[in-house]
Amino acid sequence: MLKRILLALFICTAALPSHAEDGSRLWLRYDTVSVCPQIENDVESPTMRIAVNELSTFWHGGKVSLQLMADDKYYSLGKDGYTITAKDNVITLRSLSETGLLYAVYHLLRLQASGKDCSALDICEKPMNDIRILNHWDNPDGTIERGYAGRSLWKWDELPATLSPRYAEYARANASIGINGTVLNNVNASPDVLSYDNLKKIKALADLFRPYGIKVYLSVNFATPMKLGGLTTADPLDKKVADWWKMKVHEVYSLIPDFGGFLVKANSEGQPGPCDYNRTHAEGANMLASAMKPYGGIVMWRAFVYSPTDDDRAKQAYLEFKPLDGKFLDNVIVQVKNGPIDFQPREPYSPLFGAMPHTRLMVEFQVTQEYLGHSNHLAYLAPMWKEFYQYFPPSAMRAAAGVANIGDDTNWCGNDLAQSNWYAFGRLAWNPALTSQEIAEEWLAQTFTTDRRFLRPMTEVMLQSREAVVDYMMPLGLHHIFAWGHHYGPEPWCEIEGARPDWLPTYYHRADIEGLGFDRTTEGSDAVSQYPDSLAAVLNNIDICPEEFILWFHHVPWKYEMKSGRTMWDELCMHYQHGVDAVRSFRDTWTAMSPYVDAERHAAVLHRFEIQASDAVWWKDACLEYFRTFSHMKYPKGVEKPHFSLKKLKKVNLPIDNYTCPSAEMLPGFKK
Ligand code: BDP
Repeated sequence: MLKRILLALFICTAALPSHAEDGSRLWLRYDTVSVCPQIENDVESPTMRIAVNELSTFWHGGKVSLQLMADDKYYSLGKDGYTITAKDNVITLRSLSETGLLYAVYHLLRLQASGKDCSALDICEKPMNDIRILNHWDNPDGTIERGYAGRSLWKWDELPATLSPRYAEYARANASIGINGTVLNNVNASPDVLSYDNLKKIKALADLFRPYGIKVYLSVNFATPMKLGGLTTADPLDKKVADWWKMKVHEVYSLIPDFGGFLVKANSEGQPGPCDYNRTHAEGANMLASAMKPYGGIVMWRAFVYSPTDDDRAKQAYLEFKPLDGKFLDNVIVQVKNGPIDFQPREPYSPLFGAMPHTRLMVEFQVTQEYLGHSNHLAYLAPMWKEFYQYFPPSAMRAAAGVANIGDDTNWCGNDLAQSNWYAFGRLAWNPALTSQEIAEEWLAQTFTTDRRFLRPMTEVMLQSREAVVDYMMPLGLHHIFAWGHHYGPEPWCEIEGARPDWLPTYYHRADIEGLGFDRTTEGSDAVSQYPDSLAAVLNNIDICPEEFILWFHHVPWKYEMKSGRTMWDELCMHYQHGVDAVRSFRDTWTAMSPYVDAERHAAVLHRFEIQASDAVWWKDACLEYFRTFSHMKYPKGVEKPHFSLKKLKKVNLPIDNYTCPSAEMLPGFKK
C-alpha cells in the first residue's frame, strides 16, 4: 500500500501576491482559497507538487483525490488522458500518468472558474493529438519573426544561470490547455542553436518545463554541420554529415534525455536543404530521423516550399511532396500549413492532406496574426481552424502545431483578446470537436467575467471577428494582397522591380478589365485537380464553387451574377462594407462592456478596436478604389464612399519593424 500524503495544509500557507488586471494572468485568474481543501495524493514528485499546489491554492470545493491508475481503461486513455468523477462529496481524478492528473486538475479549475456546477461530474478525456506543440519563431538576438507582442520571452544572455519567473508561468499556461511541446526557436534557424553553450541554455528551459509535461524541441538549420561543424558539405548522404548529426544528437540527449526532436525548414525561402545536393526532402529528413531514432526523438519536416518559377505557388508543396509519400521514416512527421499558400485570412485546405496516406502528417496553424492585423485586430481563429478540420478530419493526424503569438509583453500577446488564440489553439489541439463558441465562452468567462451580460455579446463578437477580417481584407477568396514587407496593410497595386513575382499581390489577384481572381481550374493552373475528384469537380465549376473561394479558383467577370443576384463587383463591395460595419459594431459592443471589465484592460482593448476600425476603412478604400480602376463600376447602394483617394492611399508607407505595429494615427488623415 502506498503511503497517503496529505500535502494540502502544508502548502496552503503560501499566500499568492495579488495582481493588477494587466493581462499577465491570462485565463488563469483563479481566486485563492481562504480555507484549504483536503487533497489526497499518493505520489511525491515535481509534477504532483504542482498539481496539489494548484488545488490547495485555488480549489474552493470539497475533498479531491488524485489517483494514478494502471489498468486497461487508463491504458486506453493513453498517458495524457484522465477521468474526473464526483461521488459522495469527493472528486476523484484518475490517470495513467502524473501529467494526466495535472491536466485533470486544470480541467477542474477551468470548470470552477467558468462558473460550472462541479457537484456531479463524470468526465473522461483523451486528447485527439499526441503532439500539441507551439512553434516559436524567436531569434537568438531576442527578436521574433512575425511577433507582435514585444521581444522574445527567452532571455538567452541570462540563461542558463537566470530563469525568468515567466518561464514557469508560460509552462503553467500551456499545461492548463494541454499543450505538451514547444519549439523554442525560429524555423529560419541559426546554426548556433546547436552549439554546446546554447544547448546548456535549452537544457535549463527543458528542466523547468518537464514537470508541466512539456517537451522541448528545436528548429535546426540543415547546413549546421558546415557552419558549426566545419564540414565542407551538408549532403545528407555523405557519411561524415550523418556522423556529425549522430554526434550532435547524442550531445543533445546527454543533456536533455527527453528532448522532443527537430523542426526543419529546408529548401524554402533561401534556407539550405537536401535539394542543394540533388537529394530529396525524404533523404534529408530520414538522415536526421535515423540519428534521432535511438533516443525516441522525432523530425518535423516542413512542407512549406515554393519556387519563383512555378506557374502557381499553390501547387508547389503538393508537387514536391506527394511523390515522396511512403518514403519517410516513421519518426518523421511532415508538417504542412493548413492552406496551400501561406496563412492567409482564408484559404482552402492544403491538398497535401489526404494525398499522402503512407506518411505521417501534421497541421501547422499560425496563432500569431501575421496576415490578420497583427495584434491590433481581433480575429478569433478557432472558426478558421475548425474550417480546416471540416475538410480534413482531425482523426487522420496525431499532431498539431501553432506558430506562437507570445512575446515578453506584460499581457503576453500584445492584445488581451489575442490570448484567446493561444488558448483556442491548445483546446482544439486537445479536442478538435469542441465548438468555437464553447471555447470562446470558457475563455471569456475565465479571462474576464462569468456575467452573462458580458459573455453573450462578447462571444458573438469573437465568433464573427475572423469573418469580419476576411471581409474587409480579402473576401470571396482573394489572397496575399498585402503591402510589401509587412503583411499588415493593403497594397494590391504593389509592383517592385526585380521582386519575385510570387511575392507580389498582382500575381494573386490577377485583376484586369475582364474580372478578378486566379484561374486555378482545369483551364487555368489546374490546382483544382490536386483535390479529391468529388471536391475538384465542385471547385472547378464557377456556378457551384463555394463563393468564399470563388476568386481563389476562378477569374470571375466583374458582372458575373452571384448567388445573391448581385454582380461580382457589387458583392465584393458589400463584403468590404460588411467588414467595416462589423468592426465598428465590435468596438461599440466593447465600449458598452466597461461595467464588466477592469478599466486597464478595457482601455487597452478599446484602443486596439479603434485601430482596427480605421484599418478596416483603409483596407476597403484601398482595395475597392484600386479594383475599380479595372471594373469601372460604381459603388452599390449601402457602400460608403471612399474616405481617401487611391493617390493618397498609395503614398501610405508604414514604418514597420518587428516590434512596433502601425497605429491609425500613422495613416495620413485617418481619424475616426
Ligand atoms: C511566412 C512568413 C515568413 C516565415 C515563413 C515560414 O512571412 O516570415 O519564415 O512563412 O513559414 O508566412 O517559413
